Amino acid sequence: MRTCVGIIGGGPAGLLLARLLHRAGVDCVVLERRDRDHVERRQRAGVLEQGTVDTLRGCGVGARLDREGLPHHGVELRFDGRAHRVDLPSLTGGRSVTVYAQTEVVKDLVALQLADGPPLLFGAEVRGVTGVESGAPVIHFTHEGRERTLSCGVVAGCDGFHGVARRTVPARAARTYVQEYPYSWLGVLADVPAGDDELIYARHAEGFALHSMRSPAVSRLYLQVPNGTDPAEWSEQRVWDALSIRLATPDGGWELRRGPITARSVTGMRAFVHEPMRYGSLLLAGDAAHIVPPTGAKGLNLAVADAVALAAALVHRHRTGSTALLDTYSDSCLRRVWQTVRFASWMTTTLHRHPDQGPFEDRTQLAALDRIATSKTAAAEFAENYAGLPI
Ligand code: RFL
Ligand code: PHB
Repeated sequence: MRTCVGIIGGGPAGLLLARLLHRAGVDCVVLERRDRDHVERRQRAGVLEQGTVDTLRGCGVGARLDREGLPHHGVELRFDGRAHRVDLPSLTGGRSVTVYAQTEVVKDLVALQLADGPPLLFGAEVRGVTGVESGAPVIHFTHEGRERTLSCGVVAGCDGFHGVARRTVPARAARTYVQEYPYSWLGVLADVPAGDDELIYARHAEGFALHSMRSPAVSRLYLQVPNGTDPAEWSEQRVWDALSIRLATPDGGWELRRGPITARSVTGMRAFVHEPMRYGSLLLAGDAAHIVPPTGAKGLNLAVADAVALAAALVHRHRTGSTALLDTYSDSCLRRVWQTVRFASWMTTTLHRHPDQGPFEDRTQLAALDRIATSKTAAAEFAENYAGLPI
């Protein structure tokens, strides 16, 4: 097999890149190691920035998102017996976010790709990439029990944090930055209507809590738990009781709706950045190049921003022969990545309780949140980052 752009990974970054290239007439092939059902069910992100929504609409996958996505014009911060709503459009010149699950974004992109897009092979596990320094790279993969190769002009490594693409870059050519956090998230899905609620981020002495949703009928809730927690330690009753305490409002006027929990999992929190995002004819995008802690709801949105920048650079080269945008791809993406890492880390450390936390850290966390509640400038800084920097 031979193609212009060999894409490893059929997550949001790989699928969106394929869509954008196909629309511009650039050949590509997507290799995804899991099966379709697995890719479409994997529970992950839920919040799309304005720029992500605009991108999806612009490439023909906006119809169901516009019908079923829930536009949110604000988020609520709860801390120290207070509740403060941050109004996004008034602080950002009209920008807001949309609740539409990553599972649904992936389903929409897969359906379009299988209907009229370039090849998307499920069950195609990439073992390695050779020749990235030569300009004629080859992807080695197994599919239906056979060893196969895909010769490419360039390789897009969109294979997530545990993928193989990043490992092709020799250690001497890379720098990595890692920050591990000493706590995790217990995430649950519950058959509970979220009503008209907006997302609620709570800082509490017992730990962070987040109230989110997947659809009008399904809530998604998270609790800060110690690293190494077994989800089985948390009975339904214990989950709901902890959420009620951490999310309580000062006047007691807001009531947490309870219902059957249908899924639960524990996720660790880390930030990770691999520099540069290009090595020869290998270009990394999305979680393959960087991970942010989930508190800012940024990972999927960063993957989308990378895919847009990479598609623009590859289309530019296809049309003009110039590698100018490919040459600046890594630096321009990394500027946005570091802004986002900064914001996601700030939200994480401001809202979670560190195991060694003392009264000094309590006070500085509360002062940071108080600042957002009382200063329009501080609220605008939060809102601009939360609704997303322009792509
Ligand atoms: P993905 O989605 O991991 O896709 C990579 C794909 O590559 C495939 N693959 C391979 N294919 C072939 N050969 C190989 N050797 C391969 N190795 C791997 C994998 O099977 C997979 O299909 O990466 P991508 O496309 O970069 O997308 C990134 C996002 O998935 C991720 O950043 C977000 O889910 C992060 N995230 C959130 N992001 C947001 O923007 N908003 C949120 O609200 C949000 N909440 C979250 C999150 C992530 C979470 N977890 C579970 C880490 C909440 C959670 C709990
Ligand atoms: C989610 O709905 O999964 C979600 C929402 C907001 C976040 C993280 C995750 O900050």
